[in-house]
Amino acid sequence: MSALVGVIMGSKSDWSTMSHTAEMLEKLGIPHEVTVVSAHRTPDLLFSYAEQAADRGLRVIIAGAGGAAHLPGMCAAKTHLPILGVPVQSSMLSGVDSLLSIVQMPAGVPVATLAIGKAGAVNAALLAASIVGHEFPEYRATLKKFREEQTRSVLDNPDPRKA
Ligand code: RP5
Repeated sequence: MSALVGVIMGSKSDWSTMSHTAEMLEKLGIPHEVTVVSAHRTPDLLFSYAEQAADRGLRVIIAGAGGAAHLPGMCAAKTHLPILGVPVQSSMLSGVDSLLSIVQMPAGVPVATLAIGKAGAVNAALLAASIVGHEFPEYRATLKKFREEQTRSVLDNPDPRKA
């Protein structure tokens, strides 16, 4: 099956964060693609990627970026697909800059903004699973199973002194 989820990021340096998104999508078996698309360094590519995404069959785009993180917002400006924004932890301002750049969208052009760093990257994949799960029951079932196993692993090992 062709990709349902597009995972884009502003730089290869974002991969250490965004690899957690890809890993979770992989774990859930959701077809996805991964590519670097920079709002500032490759703006024309960003426009064509966002404009063509729906016609290529993508259902949701996860965009990770750090610093002046314009990628998710500009992507949202060029497509009606849901955009999940992941603020990458920047070295100078610990990702607060990324978070604020992504979260403060003007009314009318939404970006669903996740937490800074790994938690946001993982949760973006889970949210994407939730979105595609409406259309594809098999991914809904996989997501449900993941959540049940997660709950079970906490309940089965409640002693904080044990690994
Ligand atoms: C952003 O600038 C990227 O998303 C990245 O987080 C940040 C730094 O990019 P590099 O200079 O490491 O390529 O556009």
